[in-house]
Amino acid sequence: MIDKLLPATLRRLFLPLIACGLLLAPTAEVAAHAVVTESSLKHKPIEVNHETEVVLHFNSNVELGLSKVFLVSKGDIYHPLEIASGKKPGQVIIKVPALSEGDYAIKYKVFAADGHITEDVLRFKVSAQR
Ligand SMILES: [Cu+2]
Repeated sequence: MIDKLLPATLRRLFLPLIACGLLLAPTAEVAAHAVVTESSLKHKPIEVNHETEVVLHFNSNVELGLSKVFLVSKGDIYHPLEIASGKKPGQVIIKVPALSEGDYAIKYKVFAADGHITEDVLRFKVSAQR
């Protein structure tokens, strides 16, 4: 009896949770639920001395007010970056100031729609040679 009544409801309620758990299990890291699926850094390298907008696409909506993005430069210097939401869901626009040549990273801590926080680092190089 219970088998007939519950499955549909159970599936609807718990599958997302189970999916969350399964996805989390393999990586021992904290909840990885706003994952970057695309980054403009891949096809559009940052030019020397040019303000840029880096666009990240996440697989989930991101709560901008609870998220933080930093530019990390040599010597582990953190500089907070301004973020805005893009036109598409899960799209985050990061305003990157003009940079001189060198190695940098964008460190983000985003709060996903499902309440999980994801922290990750995207490294990139600014180089005059293209
Ligand atoms: Cu999740």
